Amino acid sequence: MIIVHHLNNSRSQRILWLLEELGLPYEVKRYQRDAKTMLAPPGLRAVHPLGKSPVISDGDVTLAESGAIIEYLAGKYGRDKLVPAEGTPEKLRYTYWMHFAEGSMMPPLLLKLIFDRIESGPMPFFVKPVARGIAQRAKGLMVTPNLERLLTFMESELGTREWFAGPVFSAADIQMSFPLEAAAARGGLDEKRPKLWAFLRKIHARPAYQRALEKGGKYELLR
Ligand SMILES: N[C@@H](CCC(=O)N[C@@H](CS)C(=O)NCC(=O)O)C(=O)O
Repeated sequence: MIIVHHLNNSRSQRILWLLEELGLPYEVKRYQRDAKTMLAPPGLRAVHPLGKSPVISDGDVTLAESGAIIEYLAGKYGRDKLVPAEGTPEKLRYTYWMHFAEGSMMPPLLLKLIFDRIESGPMPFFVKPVARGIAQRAKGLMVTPNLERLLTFMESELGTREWFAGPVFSAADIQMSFPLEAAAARGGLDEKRPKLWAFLRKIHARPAYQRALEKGGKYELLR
């Protein structure tokens, strides 16, 4: 039995969604973020030394890192369904977006989250103007322009095909869902980018996505 160690409001939501798309039986073990720090509880470190989510257990295998988990599950249990054929342009794009999600898109979104919190969070009054100035400067010089470029790039990519890898929905779309949902929550993605916006609407309407939400519990991304 596949066990998904699922942290609320987190990347592990997409593993539940993948498993629903593949129609596989699985068990969800839930972990709750600390309400103040938003960090994962120490119990997750007993499953994997890094203590992050997602992690899955499948027999003797314990695997972390969402891209690796998606490739493992889609490869082992769903090859025909959610992975493009080897040697095709679709497969190359599949690999590209599978890495892009965590490698290119998540780092600036995380920086945005941190700098937003520095800007608005409580701190001694004499430090506040300095901290705020640094946060605004870092965002203005680097984070926001970078996010804008990334969003514009993705919007243009979805202008040439329906899904990230090609005309058919694939596991790369599942991997891309989290950065796009995070971008909609805090990264400047809105209906002014109609292709990306439509992508979000389409994935949210999928029955498997809805079932995964029921399994995982409340899903609200950090702002
Ligand atoms: N690149 C990793 C990132 C894992 C990660 O940072 N997970 C977050 C949840 S979205 C987490 O566990 N955060 C809680 C913490 O860092 O304590 C992946 O894609 O699995």
